[in-house]
Amino acid sequence: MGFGLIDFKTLGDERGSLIAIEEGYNAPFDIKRVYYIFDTKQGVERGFHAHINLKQIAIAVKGSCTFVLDNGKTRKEIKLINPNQGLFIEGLIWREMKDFSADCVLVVLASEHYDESDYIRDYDKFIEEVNR
Ligand code: T46
Repeated sequence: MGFGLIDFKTLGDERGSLIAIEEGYNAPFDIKRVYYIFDTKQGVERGFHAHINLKQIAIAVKGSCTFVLDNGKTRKEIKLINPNQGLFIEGLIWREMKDFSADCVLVVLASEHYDESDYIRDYDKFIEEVNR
């Protein structure tokens, strides 16, 4: 359970850069879903939930944004600013996202299909689950 940054190798030549993410190689789970968040309006904050089972990797492939990550005891902020870094999150971690740059495109790789029943959207319930 937890979170951490994964450094992806940038492959490139005189034409530009390319990063490949492959399950079992530089992604520690089978990727069942990909979604992306873009055009986030100025000042908007997103997230405000935890997941029960989901594993994810979030990558700011363009622009930047900040994740606030809370394990029920401590909170940490991680700014994503580089397309060669992915934020891996698994287990009971409350997440909030803020400070999206106007050009931010946040790509998220997920270990499961979309399932609203995997979300904990109430902070008090999240704390209860952490202490269970
Ligand atoms: C997360 C953070 C980083 C779907 O229908 N399918 C999907 O795969 C997703 C991700 C969302 N939705 C629907 C559910 C809502 O009606 O799209 C709407 C916006 O989703 P939500 O308010 O959950 O978005 P965020 O930005 O608060 O959270 C998202 C992910 O949902 C979440 O898993 O960890 O990004």
